[in-house]
Amino acid sequence: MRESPPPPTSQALIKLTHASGSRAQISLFGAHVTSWVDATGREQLYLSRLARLAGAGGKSIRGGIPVVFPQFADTGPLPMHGFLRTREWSVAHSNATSATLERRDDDATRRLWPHAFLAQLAVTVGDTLSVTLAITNTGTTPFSFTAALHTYFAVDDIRAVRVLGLAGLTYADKTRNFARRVDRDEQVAITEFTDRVYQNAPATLRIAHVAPVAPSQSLVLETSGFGDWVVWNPWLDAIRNFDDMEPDDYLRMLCVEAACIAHPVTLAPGQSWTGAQVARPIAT
Ligand code: TA6
Repeated sequence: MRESPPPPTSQALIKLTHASGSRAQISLFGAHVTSWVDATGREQLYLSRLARLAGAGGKSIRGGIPVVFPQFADTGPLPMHGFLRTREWSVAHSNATSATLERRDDDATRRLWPHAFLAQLAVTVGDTLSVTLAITNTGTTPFSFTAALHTYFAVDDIRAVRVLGLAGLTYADKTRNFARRVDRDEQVAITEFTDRVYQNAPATLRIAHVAPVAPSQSLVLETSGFGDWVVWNPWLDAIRNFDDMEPDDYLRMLCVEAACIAHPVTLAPGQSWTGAQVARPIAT
């Protein structure tokens, strides 16, 4: 049953700032990181100019880091990417450089997914951006879930971007009816509508910019607790399906998503799981 989430009640944003100049913003709606500016002043996350901030109409915010739980994409009966990204969270604690937001089950979520849980998202900004999703089973019966940090990275020009670390891996190609293919390339280039799930993948990837864009900057992604990666770019074909993206936005974004899809996580009552991602800008 697909139920529309309650209307957002807050436009509240949490602003984190580090002495290095690195800073981040998090919306209480969806515990959604909407911006991360690194110490060099570069905005590292794509946020659509058409994004419905604070979830107008119950939609998730287009860009930043949507929190996906308890279902990745439409792999089950729940709303697309689950329901946490379209609900209000609260602040458990925060200081200048970090914040922890939390969200528990309620009548509406239990009608969709009959389990009790505590979700916590911890965000810390410094030389890196660290994001950790923690899920605890606060109920009396086990539950299983899939999850992801659905990160939209900002790129200067998608045609000059390469993803390193996926060579030789098998992926499910959603654009070709989930056909299983192998990436032989040391560096994955995005040249068409791309929607791939790399299963049992390495914990670390690198997003590099190559010529003709100044190859001055790469982003290293170090993760734990996930196991899969999703690489998505709608390209000029599929972007028309998204009324909250501008037609040429595909040139400026790339989703590289730390995910646990292939092996859903099962938690017994009282058990917890954490999935963490640290994004680190490096000079190349
Ligand atoms: O993670 C890739 C994906 O599942 C794509 O298939 C596309 O649907 C994208 O997520 C965006 O989904 P959304 O529900 O946020 O529009």
